Amino acid sequence: MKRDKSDTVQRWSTGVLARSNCRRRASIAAGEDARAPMWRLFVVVIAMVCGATSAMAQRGTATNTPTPTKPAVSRPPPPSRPNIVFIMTDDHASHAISAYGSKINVTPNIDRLAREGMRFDRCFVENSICTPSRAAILTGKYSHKNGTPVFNTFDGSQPHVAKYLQQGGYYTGVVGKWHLGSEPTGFDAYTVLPGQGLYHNPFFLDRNGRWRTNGYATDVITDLAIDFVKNRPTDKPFFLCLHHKAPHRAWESDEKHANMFEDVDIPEPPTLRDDYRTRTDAAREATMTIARHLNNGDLKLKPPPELTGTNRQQWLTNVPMEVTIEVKGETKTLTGDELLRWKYQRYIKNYLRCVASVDDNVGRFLQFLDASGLSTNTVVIYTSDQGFFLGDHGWYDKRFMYEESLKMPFIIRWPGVIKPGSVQDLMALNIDFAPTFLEMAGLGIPRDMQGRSLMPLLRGRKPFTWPRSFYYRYYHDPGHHNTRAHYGVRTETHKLIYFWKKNQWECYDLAHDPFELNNIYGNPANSRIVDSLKRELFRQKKAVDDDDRFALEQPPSGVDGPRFKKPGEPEPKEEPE
Ligand SMILES: [Ca+2]
Repeated sequence: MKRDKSDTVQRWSTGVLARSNCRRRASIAAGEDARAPMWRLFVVVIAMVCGATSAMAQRGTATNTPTPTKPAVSRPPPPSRPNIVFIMTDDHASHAISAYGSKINVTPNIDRLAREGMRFDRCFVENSICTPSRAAILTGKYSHKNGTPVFNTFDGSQPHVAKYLQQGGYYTGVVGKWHLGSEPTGFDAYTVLPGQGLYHNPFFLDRNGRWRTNGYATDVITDLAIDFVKNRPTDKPFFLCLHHKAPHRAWESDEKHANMFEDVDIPEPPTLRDDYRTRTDAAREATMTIARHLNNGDLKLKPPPELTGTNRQQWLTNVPMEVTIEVKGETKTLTGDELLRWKYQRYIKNYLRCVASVDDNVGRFLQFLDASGLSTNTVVIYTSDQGFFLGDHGWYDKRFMYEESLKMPFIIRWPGVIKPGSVQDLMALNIDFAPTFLEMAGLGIPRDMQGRSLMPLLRGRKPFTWPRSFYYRYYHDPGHHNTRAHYGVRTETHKLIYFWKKNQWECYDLAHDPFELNNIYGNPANSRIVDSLKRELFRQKKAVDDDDRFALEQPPSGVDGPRFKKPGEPEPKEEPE
């Protein structure tokens, strides 16, 4: 990880920097020039005086007293409000995007957005898992506030960004992956996949019920997005959530990309053989390794033809610990490290084939906007619901607070507002998206939203007092992949993680150990920084009003079981995955 000037700022300010409204106001007053030393001193002093209390006041959550929500429309809308297209994929890590310096693939169309807009290098998820991240993005609130900490059904009766935009005069729609269990609210039109959805010939749900179409999900979802724009009322701006299923497991490519990368070796990540030597128990206990947990189905191995029904299904979920392949006409049985190398190549190539289709379709949608004359007044965002381990630390999947899973790609183009080709190194969170969209639309930001608008950053400002650390919490334990529950804080230079059910800690010096291989917790030489990070962690936990309400008891899972359906409609016969 590169160090920059803001890392230096963090070194002398760890423990006092907050996501506080007071600081935002102070930064605006200061002219928002992060490189003016006198202003820096002045603003930090002001921030230290009013930081914590105003952070609580902004969130209105330091006590259990509900804070009234401001009306969504608090000022007259600007004369020409932009359309907003929010493209979100599922599990697309930023290190599989060439604009982020990927060493394993190229994504020319997503790169185009970065070239014409702004790339955020420090955008993070507050709970690195699909459904909770989606709920946080919609509501602008942490999981403990929006009631969706795991794969439980989202309560669609609560306010969220689509409702506010709809009430504020936007035509709103969502197409593709939804994965929140309940029927979408706040959208004038929706066509969504049930549950995880299928890659090939997917089912969809809309107001009229359930239907199926032929085609590949990424292509079909893009077609639906184009139809939404074509059929919209033209007397109002639109807000479109274009949500792809790809490149989520089970990484099924389309025919066009089926043979992509066939004759090349994809570079392995440097931590593929991480032995977790300095860590606590959690990393060793997680069941998401390339070596020991990818199954026959994940690896696209063909079941013996004589197997049918449940026997075939069982075979697909078995984990092969030796594989016989054919090389230049000769058979060879792979085990040990040879097998790990082979499994990594199978896994990453299928993942990247799904990404290639996403990139093609991003390009197709951008071309449609160009041809329709909509590009100039349409904000286009590309993101993913979280990051993903691409063999990093020996893993696939996400959930952990480690960097590859924690970082989200976030690229945004807004002609005339965002300077083309700009790069943002200040921190953003997924809960910041909703207030950003509201400010773009000229709407007020409800007081109970915990995120903050990114508009100052989009306008090229560098507020001194912008938050330089954030709070994270993952709950799903026991859950898939046996990932242990944890919460923590990440600053610009360090990360502290607490596995609360195990009472175990990890701490990483990100500036000197960017791959997080050396847990420095427990070393007396690091006691000062650890103590400082602990203070920051518990200060932030309190500031966001996390009272441990889901710490020991989670709501029942609901989004991968029965999906929402119309009264009287039968359950689908075919399960998505
Ligand atoms: Ca996801």
